[in-house]
Amino acid sequence: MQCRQEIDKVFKSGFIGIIGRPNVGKSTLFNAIIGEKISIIADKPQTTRNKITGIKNFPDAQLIFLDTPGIHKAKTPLNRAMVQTAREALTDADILLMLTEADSSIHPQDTFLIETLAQVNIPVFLVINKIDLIEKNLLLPIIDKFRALYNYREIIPVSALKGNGINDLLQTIKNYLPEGPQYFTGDAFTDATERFLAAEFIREQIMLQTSQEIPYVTAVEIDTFREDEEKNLIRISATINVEKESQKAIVIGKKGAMLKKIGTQSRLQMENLFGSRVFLELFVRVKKDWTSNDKMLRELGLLKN
Ligand SMILES: Nc1nc2c(ncn2[C@@H]2O[C@H](COP(=O)(O)OP(=O)(O)O)[C@@H](O)[C@H]2O)c(=O)[nH]1
Ligand SMILES: [Mg+2]
Repeated sequence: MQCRQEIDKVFKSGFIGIIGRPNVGKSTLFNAIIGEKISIIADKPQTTRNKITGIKNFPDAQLIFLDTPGIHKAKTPLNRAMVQTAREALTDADILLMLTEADSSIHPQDTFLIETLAQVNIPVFLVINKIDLIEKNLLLPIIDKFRALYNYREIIPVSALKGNGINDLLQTIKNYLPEGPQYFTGDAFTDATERFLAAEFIREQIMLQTSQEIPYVTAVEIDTFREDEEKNLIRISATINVEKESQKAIVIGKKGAMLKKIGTQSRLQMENLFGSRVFLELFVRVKKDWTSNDKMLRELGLLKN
């Protein structure tokens, strides 16, 4: 009887890195697991730039997920910094989820990632996402192809968008986690600050509302973030950095229409997550060639050393 109670007391915890090439649905899966929208999503590569932590609590376990930028062959300094961030997850994690999407042929960037995984000695699961887009009978051949390339400990098909397979995935992760402490107490679901999340929501709207190069040359800085608890209001002012005057004109739009749209939509996201009213003020500034300048990347928190 006593022995049984001892077993019940075992608490498991650990860090789970979500890696994969751009656009396979890493952030969508991350948000589906955490149950809150904290990682921004767009139908464009390189949406996620920083490593974002999401905490999933169970009575007997704490799963800490790390959403990362996509791992790919990077050419520009900004992209190299993002890939470096993603690679850190390879060493920080207890389990890695390599996310891919259900597709009949293996993408070259998946092959590249698998080569990177050769040096990893923690359990790697293959998570095949977007199964809502394919016929069921196409799944097995996909699984076989991946199995031939790497010794995945588990292969789990999911649809992050529809929520299929997520519970299976969580249960399997729990089985593999080591005994460990509750790293985060209370009901926090992320260690990201509200400031950071506010900047991310603004960047998400830029990704969604603008096209061509604009999403890749914008960085958002929060200048002030003031909470007025009495009024249940947060006052935020933020600056959107771009590289050229012509890009600034696009972000502002005709009579400020684009900037207004970006502001309204991102404010709604903030109000939803923060549970308070938000007063948002946006500015646009030209910071020449910031994506290729290490000093500016550091200033914007996108490069660490
Ligand atoms: N059909 C479908 N689309 C998905 C699914 N998961 C993600 N997506 C879409 O794929 C795109 C990229 O998603 P995102 O999470 O930003 O990918 P990331 O770059 O890997 O983080 C978005 O348009 C998502 O809506 C899924 O399970 N099914
Ligand atoms: Mg992402």
